[in-house]
Formats: sequence, structure tokens, C-alpha cells
Amino acid sequence: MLSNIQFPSDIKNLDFDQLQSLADEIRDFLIESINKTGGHLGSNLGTIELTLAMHFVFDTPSDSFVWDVGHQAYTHKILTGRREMMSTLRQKDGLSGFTKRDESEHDAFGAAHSSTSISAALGMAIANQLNQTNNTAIAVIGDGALTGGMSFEALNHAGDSNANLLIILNDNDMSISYNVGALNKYLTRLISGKLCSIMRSKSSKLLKGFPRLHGFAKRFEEHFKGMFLPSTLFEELGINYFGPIDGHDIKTLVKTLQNLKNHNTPRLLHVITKKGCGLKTAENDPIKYHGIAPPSSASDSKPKPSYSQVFGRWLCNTAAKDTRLIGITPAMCEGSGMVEFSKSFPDRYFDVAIAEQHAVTFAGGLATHGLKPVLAIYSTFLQRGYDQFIHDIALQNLDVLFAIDRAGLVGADGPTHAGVFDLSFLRCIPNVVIMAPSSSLELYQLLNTALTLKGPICVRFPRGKSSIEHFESDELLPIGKGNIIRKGTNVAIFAFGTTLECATEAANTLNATLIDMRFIKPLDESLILEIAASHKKLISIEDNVASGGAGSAINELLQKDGITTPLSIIGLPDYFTEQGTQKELYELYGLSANNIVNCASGE
Ligand SMILES: Cc1ncc(C[n+]2csc(CCOP(=O)(O)OP(=O)(O)O)c2C)c(N)n1
Repeated sequence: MLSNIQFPSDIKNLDFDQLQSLADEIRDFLIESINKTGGHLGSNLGTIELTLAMHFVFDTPSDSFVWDVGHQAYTHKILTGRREMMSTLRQKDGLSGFTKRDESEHDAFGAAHSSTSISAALGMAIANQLNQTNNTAIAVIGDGALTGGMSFEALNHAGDSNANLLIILNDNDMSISYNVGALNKYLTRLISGKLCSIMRSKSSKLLKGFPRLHGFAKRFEEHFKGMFLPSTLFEELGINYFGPIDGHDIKTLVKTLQNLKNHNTPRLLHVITKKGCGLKTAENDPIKYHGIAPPSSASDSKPKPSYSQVFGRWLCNTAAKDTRLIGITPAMCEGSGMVEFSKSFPDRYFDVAIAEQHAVTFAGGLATHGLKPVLAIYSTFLQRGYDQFIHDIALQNLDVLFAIDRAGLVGADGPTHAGVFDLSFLRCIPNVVIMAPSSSLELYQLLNTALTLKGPICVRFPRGKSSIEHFESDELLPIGKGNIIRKGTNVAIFAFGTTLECATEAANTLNATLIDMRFIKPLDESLILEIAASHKKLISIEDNVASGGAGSAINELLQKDGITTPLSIIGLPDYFTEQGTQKELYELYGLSANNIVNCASGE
């Protein structure tokens, strides 16, 4: 059946049995396809029936589907003309792993950072009202994404509106890790029926004086468990709550959505799904199968630790010596290499859910009381906590160590996840120290160094592995000092972070001076000036946008001192980068030995 389905119109005449068969085919297709390309396997196996039901009942693009994060929208892609492109998922020039407006008119909103769907869909719902159309805007949000602060801001607004907004809460009790927090506990109570029965007993009391109504209410509740019960959190906020219903039962999904289609007010349907549904290995280990990598072609005989793992090891080793140390993650325990820390130091480990803004200010609060918070955060997600970084941390000069992971280009996740702005947006903030290690050993040493300093300290490091195997060290590195790797003539290369690798190759070819800068702020001004005076051509290289980044900092210094030695800044362009492998992308954007050599010869 699947090969005959190109667009949502092709499923409109199917009966429930056929829809279920189609769901089974899509499940097989996804398992096979994602095993080849990599991608968010578990999340997508959980949304097949829901997506089919939504496309059966509603009509995109007139009705707008806003998928939160957008990582669970593969079935939506398949049903909207992109099935044959699924083999290109997450590859260069291929389909995005998230929703993307450029990719299809059925993708109402681009996503990848979480918790934006209710705001965006509310905007669409209000636009529909103002444009006097009857179309429905639908936000599909996971229980993980619901923990993000923006969701609450949007619920606050939506509940006070009369917009035709349908929120579908896709509740699988999982974020990437097990979902955490009071809201998650509340949803669990809602599902387990405890809250329902509390409400039932309350309404029983109220209705006791009206026996007929009492009997009706009881019978009604038996049929529509949880439906129209007063006082869920959402109803208190002015949003009608429906459910919970089984998110893998197509018939119930379709009938419920048909009922809800014409309600025309803010409403929330609570749908219970299973992450990895239909694939036992994924159901049994939902964390591992949240997202999987494509099978790697080269087998690594002696695998090197990733930068995240090196950070995690440092965290454990240091926490054992320093009881002030607290580890914080906004829902990225595994990705940030913190699993071992969470187990060894459960009292000093905080997964605060998908709440980057809160994570930053929470760290600030801890710091005011003499603790030493270490916030592990991806560069791209730190963007969420920018005001908190400035206002709550830097302005008060609080001692918070930011371990900024996934700096630079991240590869298959594409532009939404690229950590290419942090040097520019952090460098301009007073009181901040910014370090970029060139290897895992240097990461370890710079983390040691960071812990001895006061104020906000950022250590930013990339996705991937360093070629160095032994990284544990007690050594501290001098603050604001670069490290001269080799001395050459005429050309000098200032390398920031792991760009040192390609810079080394270029420096050998050019017989150039090469400096591992280590610090973006404070910059090693005296070394730069000395080098500028003794060389004819300067080149800086960084895995950050060239605008306002590390090379810009060198340029500002040269300008200030009236130095005219020419400087070429190699960094990322002033447009959003693509998806692809990290290697492909760095080559594409000129962060390569070849480009450095070309730059040196003025090409
Ligand atoms: C702002 C932000 N922080 C962190 C992430 C990383 N992230 C991607 S998916 C995800 C979990 C989402 O859980 P949920 O919404 O319940 O979806 P599920 O995969 O369980 O269906 C997280 C933390 C993100 N995309 N955006």
C-alpha cells in the first residue's frame, strides 16, 4: 500500500483496517530506512498511528501541523511526498532530520530546538482568526518538550485566547533520558487515573444531592475516562483537556480527532504513546534508540574517547576531590557524557529537564552559596540562555563553569544544531573567560584551570573525538596564553580549538609559525603583537562564524595598535550552514589545510 501513497489525499478513503496495515508498512519501512541513514528511530516509531490519524482527519497545508522539535515527523514526511527521499535523510543535500519550511509546504514551521510548537501554532491559530479562515493549527508536543519554559509561556497566552488551537500532547514518559520533574510526575498521575479518581470522588460529593446527575456522571466517566473532568492543570489555565487516549489505536485517534476538529477553542488532547513502538529492542532501551547513528564503515580498533566523555571523566575525577562541584544538564545526560557522574554523585547531579534558561540561572543561585556549578550545555542550546548568561551570571560575576559541548559544526543535525555563534555572542560580554582546547588532553587541562578561576568561565569543545588517547592530567595552563607549536617564517597561523589539526598540516607545508591560541578571552595580546611584528602574513582559523569571532578579536587588537600586517580570518560564513558529515562541511566552508595554504599565497 505504501508505494501508492504520495500525499495525504491518498489515505482519505482508507478504512480503519487499511490504515492499520499502512501503519505496519510504515513501521517496517522506517526501521529499515533509519537503520541505514541513522536518525530518531524511537521517537518516530511512536508517532506513526498519530500522524496517520492527523492526516486522515485534517488537511495540510490548510491546517497547520507544528511538530515540536520536529524529530518525530518522519511519517509526516513520508505522507507528504518525501518517501523516496528518506534514503537521503540527514545527509548533505538530503532531507532534513527535522521539519523545514523550505522542504515542503506541509511543514508549517521549522524546528529542532524544543518547546516552540505551542507558540508557533498559537500564532497560526490567531492568524487564521484574523484572516477569517476555519483552518486548525495543531501543535504536537512531547512530554519532554513540554518541560521547556516556552511551552508554559505559550499555554499562559493560549488559555486566555479563543483561538482554534489543538495541542496534542504526545506523552511517552521519555525525554531523551527518562523525563524528569514535577510536571512529568503530574502527567503520570493523570494517566494512572489517580487524579481522575480524586476528581471523580470530588465530583461525586458535589453531585450527591442530584442522584440522576450523579449516576449520569459515573456512567459518562466510565465511557470517557478522563474526558471533561474538571481541574486538570490545563483546564485551570483555560485549555480544555481531553484524554488520555491510546496513541497506537488508530480508530480511537481518528474518532477523537474528528470530535475535536470543530471545537474552535484552545484544547489539548493527551495521547499516550510508546517510544520505539513495534521494535522490541527500541522499546526495551528507549534511551539508546532515541536516535541512532548510521552504521560506520571504518571499524575503530582502539576507539578514542569523545570530547564529551573526556569532560564526563574530568567531572567525576574532580567531583571526587572537590565537594563543591555540582553537575547540571538540561536533559542531555547521555550526550554530555554525564551518565557516570549521575550514578556516582546522584546528590550533586541535576537534570533540570529541557530548561536551558533555568539551568543557567539555577547554576547562578548555587554559585551565590559557595558551590561550584558546572553546567554542561550544547553550544546551540546555550543560545536559549543568553540573557540569563549576561544578566544572572556575568553581570554578577558568579563562579559558574560552562562546559560548552558541540561547538562548531555538528554534521547531520544541520544548521539548527550548529554551535557556530558562541564565540561571537560570548566574547562581547564582560567578566567572561573563554577557552577552546585543541585536544582532549588540553580539554582536561583547561577544565582544571577553569575550576581555579573566579567568575563565568566557558570551555567550548566540539562533537567528536580527539586523536589523543591519554588525557587525564593534573596540569594547569597559564591564563590567556597561547602555545607556540612551531616557529616558521613569513606566515603565522593562529589556530583556535580543534582547528589546530588542519592548521598543523598547513603550517608544515608552508613552514609557517603555528600557535595553539587556547584562549579567546583574554586574548594573548603580547604574543599576537610580537608575531605580527615578525611575520608578513597572519591567518586565524576558528570553527565559529567569522563575524565577531576569535579572528575578529585579533583584528580589533591589530587595529587598536595600528598594526598593518595583513590578517586573513578563516571562519564560517555569514549564512546558515548545511547538513552533512562534519568532514564534508569543514571542507566545504574552507576550514581545511588546503584553504589555509591558499590563503597564505593570497588566493
Ligand atoms: C532547546 C533544546 N534543548 C535540548 C534539545 C535536545 N532534545 C532533542 S529531542 C529531546 C527530547 C524530547 O522529548 P519529547 O518531547 O518527549 O519527545 P520524544 O522524543 O520523547 O518523542 C531533547 C532533549 C532540543 N532539541 N532543544
